[in-house]
Amino acid sequence: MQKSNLTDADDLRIFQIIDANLDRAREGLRVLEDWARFGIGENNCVTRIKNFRQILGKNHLEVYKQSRNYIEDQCKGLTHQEQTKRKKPEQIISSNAGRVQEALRVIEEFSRLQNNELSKIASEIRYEIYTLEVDLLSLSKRKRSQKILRENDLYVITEQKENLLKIIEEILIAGVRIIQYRFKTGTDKDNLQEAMQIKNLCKRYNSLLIINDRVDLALAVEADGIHLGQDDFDLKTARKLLGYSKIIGISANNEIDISNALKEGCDYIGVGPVFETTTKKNKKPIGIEKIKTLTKELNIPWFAIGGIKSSNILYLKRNGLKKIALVSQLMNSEDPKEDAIMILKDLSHEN
Ligand code: TZP
Ligand code: MG
Repeated sequence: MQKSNLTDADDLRIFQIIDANLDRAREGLRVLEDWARFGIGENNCVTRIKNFRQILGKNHLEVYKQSRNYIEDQCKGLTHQEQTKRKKPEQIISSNAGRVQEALRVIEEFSRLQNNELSKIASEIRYEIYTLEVDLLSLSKRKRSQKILRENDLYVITEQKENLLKIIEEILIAGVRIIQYRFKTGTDKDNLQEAMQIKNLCKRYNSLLIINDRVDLALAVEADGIHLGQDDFDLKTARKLLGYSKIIGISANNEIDISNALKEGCDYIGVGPVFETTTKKNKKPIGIEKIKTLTKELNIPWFAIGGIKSSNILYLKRNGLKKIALVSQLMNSEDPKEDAIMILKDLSHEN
């Protein structure tokens, strides 16, 4: 420690401030660490946070601890109204990251004169906490989307329709929680506007909106994810552009494409076409047996796709194809709500 220019009394007051803020920073870090560990199971974040706690622990010198009660703290037990309002884990993460950042800033300022090394450490960790906060919030959002993918067996893909918004709302009312916006024509301006309206609907019904092909559109409407085929942007590039908050789904129908998608960290796979389909006329069906082989060891959600209708869902289910994606069956339905309810019932565990 450098020699101090301050009087003894000043030193102890400053030591007391540093002591309180080292405790405050480590407590906040513990909250973040437990969310990383138990809330989202992100070991990499856990390790980063543990490391910060240990560095601060090592720098929590005895002289700081001994100054703990130098001046009686008149503000003990004071809480702010905002603290009681925090409900969602994301709010807890943000406020605790803020708490750590503030505590580190106080340490940085007050230790500069007599413990420059601690001041520098506090400044370095503070910058890293900004990144950590973004990472934790992004990963939390993605985990929520992954949970919806795991827990829902019906994935509905749109087609360009006059009354698309009405169809989507009916399907959402029926209980569908995963919608993919897919279009092949139209202006960017119109598609953006439509995507924005679909996003609002999905938000209202607590459902995922995944955008087909277009990373830019997914970003523009703050969609929950993107779906990419083998001729679209590769997963690594998409991830670089989208960050870690969005899910990325891949279409794959052979061992190599599936293995690459897994290596690159995709969140789900669409496998097919199972049967002939007019929606993708140039794609040859691969059939149930091939799909069974391809997906035998898959440990992420996967959806069978292509030519699936109400009439063949139970047959697919009996063969272990329990999660499905559909376009025409619901897009061309006379009563999309009723149809979606029936399909969800067929897919449910009761059958
Ligand atoms: N990818 C493989 S098959 C397919 C896509 C997008 C189309 C599925 O459409 P449908 O109408 O459900 O057969
Ligand atoms: Mg595509």
